Amino acid sequence: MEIKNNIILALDVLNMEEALEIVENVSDYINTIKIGYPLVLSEGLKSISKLEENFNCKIIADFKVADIPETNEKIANLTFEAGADAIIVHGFVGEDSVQACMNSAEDYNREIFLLTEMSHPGASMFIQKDAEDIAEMGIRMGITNYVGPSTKLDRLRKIRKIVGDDSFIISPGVGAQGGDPKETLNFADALIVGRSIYLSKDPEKAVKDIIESIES
Ligand code: OMP
Repeated sequence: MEIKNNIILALDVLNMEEALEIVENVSDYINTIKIGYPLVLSEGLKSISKLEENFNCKIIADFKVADIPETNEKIANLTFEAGADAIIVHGFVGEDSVQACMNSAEDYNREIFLLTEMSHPGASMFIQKDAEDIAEMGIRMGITNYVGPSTKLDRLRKIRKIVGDDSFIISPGVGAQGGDPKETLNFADALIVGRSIYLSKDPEKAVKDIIESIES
């Protein structure tokens, strides 16, 4: 996935009008948007096509899919039918559930991102201890796209080591959760940034500031 300026906008706002306005402000700098439950539960799956009609952008659907294989497949099929270019899938549910999403992605010629470890403090309670095994499972399965935390660079480094330099890692937690853009890009290929951009009074400047800090 070709991600402009290595920044993915996490568009976790609750209405389409606001969403379109924010993207309008940053569209010179950003070509990849991640939407998830906040926007889709507010405005429906049509949020995907609405964004694609208005902007020349790729959409990553962050549904953190984590169910039995049969249900995962339905979720992935509906997401790709709606026009998403990629879907984020939890790894802790195991190989068969992840495989169901991979099969769907193959049918629709789209991509999946495997979520290894999460960025919030609570992730250290359960998922952290399995994150390396999840990444290893991903490699065994032939997955090339991963999500790993910018808030714990030692953990991100470990995940990079497991998935190798040929894999593509996108990393949330930059800005509002404390992750540093430039340092994160030592181990990740692209940053996922939400509140630092969409809550800013000037989203365009917020994006330019991140780009500047990466280049400094
Ligand atoms: P901000 O913290 O506002 O920049 O948003 C981060 C975005 O990344 C949100 O959409 C989260 O749901 C998402 N995210 C995490 O913050 N941590 C994770 O471990 C995984 C994700 C994700 O899968 O995108």
